[in-house]
Amino acid sequence: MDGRDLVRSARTVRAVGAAQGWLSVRSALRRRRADAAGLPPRGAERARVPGTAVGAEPQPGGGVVRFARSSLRIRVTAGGAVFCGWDGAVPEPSYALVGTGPEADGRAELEPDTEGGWRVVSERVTVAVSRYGAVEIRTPGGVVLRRELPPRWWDLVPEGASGRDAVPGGGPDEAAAPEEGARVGMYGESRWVQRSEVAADARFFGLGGRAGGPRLRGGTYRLWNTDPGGAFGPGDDPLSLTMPVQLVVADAGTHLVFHDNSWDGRVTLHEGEEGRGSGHDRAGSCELRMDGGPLRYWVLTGTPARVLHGWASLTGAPALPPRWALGHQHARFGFGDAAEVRRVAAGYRARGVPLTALHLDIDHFDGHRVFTVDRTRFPDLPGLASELRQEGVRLVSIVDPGVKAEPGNAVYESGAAADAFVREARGREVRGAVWPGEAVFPDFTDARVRKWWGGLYAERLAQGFAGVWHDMNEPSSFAAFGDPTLPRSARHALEGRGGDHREAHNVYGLAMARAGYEGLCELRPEERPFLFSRSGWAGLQRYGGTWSGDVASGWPGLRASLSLVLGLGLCGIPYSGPDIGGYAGVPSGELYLRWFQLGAYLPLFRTHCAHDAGRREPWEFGEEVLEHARAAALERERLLPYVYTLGHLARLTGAPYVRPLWWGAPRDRGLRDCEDAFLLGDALLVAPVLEEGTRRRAVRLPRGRWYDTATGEAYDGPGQVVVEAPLARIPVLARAGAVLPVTGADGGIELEVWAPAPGRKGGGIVVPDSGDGWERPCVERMESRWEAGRVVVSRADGEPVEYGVRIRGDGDGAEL
Ligand code: NBV
Repeated sequence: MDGRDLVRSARTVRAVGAAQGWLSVRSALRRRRADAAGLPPRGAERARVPGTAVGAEPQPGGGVVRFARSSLRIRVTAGGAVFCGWDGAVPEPSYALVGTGPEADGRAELEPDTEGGWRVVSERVTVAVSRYGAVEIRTPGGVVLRRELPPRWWDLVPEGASGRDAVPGGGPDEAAAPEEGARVGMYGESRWVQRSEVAADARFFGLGGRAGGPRLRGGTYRLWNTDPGGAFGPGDDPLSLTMPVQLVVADAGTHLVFHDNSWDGRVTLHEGEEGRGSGHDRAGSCELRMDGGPLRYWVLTGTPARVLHGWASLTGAPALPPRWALGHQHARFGFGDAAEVRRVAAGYRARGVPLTALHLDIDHFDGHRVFTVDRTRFPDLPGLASELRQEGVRLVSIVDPGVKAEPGNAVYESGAAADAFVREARGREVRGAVWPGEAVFPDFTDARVRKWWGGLYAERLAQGFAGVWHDMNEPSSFAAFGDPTLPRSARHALEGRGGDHREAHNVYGLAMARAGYEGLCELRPEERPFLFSRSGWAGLQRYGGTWSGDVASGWPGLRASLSLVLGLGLCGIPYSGPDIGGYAGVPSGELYLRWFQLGAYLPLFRTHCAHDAGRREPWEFGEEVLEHARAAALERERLLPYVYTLGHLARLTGAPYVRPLWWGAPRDRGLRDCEDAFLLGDALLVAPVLEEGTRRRAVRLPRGRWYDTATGEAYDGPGQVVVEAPLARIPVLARAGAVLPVTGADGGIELEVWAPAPGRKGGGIVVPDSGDGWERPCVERMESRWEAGRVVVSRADGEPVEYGVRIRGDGDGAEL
């Protein structure tokens, strides 16, 4: 047990209480025993590198380059994405990709170069392979964006092989090339490492949800979804949602790399250094070490918008939340009973603070058993739900994967009858410990089990819930020591291929989200599901969003929540948000308010906390906080048509609602390093207050004119300005020329237009509300410009503008 384990287990015992304490000891012991019996001993290993190129076979979009001891498949797709698969790895099967992967670019061909290597030249990217297996990804102009050095594997030496062949952890030997089709290493246990170099000025982002970002500093980041076991801060890593997705931004261009491999791994990043005039730059580098699984990856290049679009085409369009899920929501662990839920809803109403949903945590279950209700405290949940619904408040339910293992628990019995639970290698059900006590875990990597689980959401719908919130699905199982999850040796169906938890762990939450999403689609086909999940992996956005998890209350936790939302958006998961006020610990009124003000500009706008962390209703912090929080929530309501439009744009283009300042200007190095502000869509720049006592702050502006939306003052970027940030609000700046849909006085859409800078034009998109079903949205493109001394707004398609228009900034009236 290392120091981190000790801290985690102490936190676990504190969080779960003594009653669960002994269960967590038993579950940890069981896990250790299961792995001792069920995992193959590591044994002797043989190191291998590709060796020299010996030939190649062209195929559509690229081909296969053969090396003495491996092979590399390259495929450039019609959209310009590059696939590289070593040792026979192909894009499928994959938990991340949609469909069968994109089509090859028929015009891209594999051709020999003059130095014994090969290359594929396409319109958008060039892939060059050296004779020793280094791969360069170059722009069409020939600039190298990334150089992958030849990989190295450590293959297990099959039992009975001659001792001479075995080189435990040693240097590469003359091992034979793995056979094509045999996919050695593809789902197997060869460890591997790959080093890459990027430009000296490159910055790294992504790797899923990281609390210490959004810019990922040099250091090692683990790829293993982990319940931090208590509240976390910026220094805690990994958290619940990791993924092998890196977004690298440099002067030479932006690229995204995705290693399609769900095994445990570690990414070590080194930011480069520029030679300060000496001309000797130190390249940035990245090293990926995986404990097993295929060495296959995708690279997407272009502007950030293009790259994210390509990523969404590869892994699926983000689900569009229903409109109400873009409003202010309130959750609490420990609501108590139906009367308290009513009291909280009434409190919001009485104080004029908008509220669209209340979230019920595990305490509304009967003894923490998933898919049950404590009828003493919630005697008529459907009645409560419909009563609240009439006031415009929906109920959202937590759903945990751990099922209490006890006879008489209907969910356990039906799951056991369906053989739905994960088993140890020796055949017994894996028994862990979670909130209801001893628990078993559905194997969501089995289509049959997903179907069974999805059907259980009928009970939630019958109780009147409008959406679900998946928790504890790293999967988390309390452990007094060691890794708080299932045994690595636990068996999983893995869509019929069979395998163990080493491969299934990171996709467990993703597969659970699929089960829930598909179940809800089938049970209530007329409505889009609302689902968000603590854990997940590449592709989670197809089913829903995520949230910060148990971020610690404190100013560092506030900063961490912004880092998580920005980083996840760059990995393709646009819908997320923090527990406003922090999950554990009691925030000061000022901290709560600053968190609330930030949350009002994030996709998931939700107050939430632990049962012992005070309250998060805005009136609990005094009159002044209430007044300013109300203003923030009302502003969110006013911006709802814009936020809803951003949801549609995320679905159509993969662009996250919340973007780093460098989104449209990745070459601006100052913006690349700016982590305390963000763009909400194209139109707004939000500069939250992240430090105690701040009443004015510096804001770095991208190029162009920006208006302080509170004072109307215009600033010209690029550059840095100091703006007022009184307790009443956080600074929000609007881009000159922006046209954004907001809620007008009559409740319908009104266009807010920020005057373009003189001689300039602007525009924006409007997607009017088309209900919570599946209707095809209509996308209206608006343009703004100066004409004869007035700001004029028109539709790009020539149709008349049907909304009221309000010009702000320098304009003096509108002409339609
Ligand atoms: O279900 C209780 C909590 C929940 O409130 C929180 O949002 C999750 O992140 N859950 C974790 C279980 C662990 C609480 C210590």
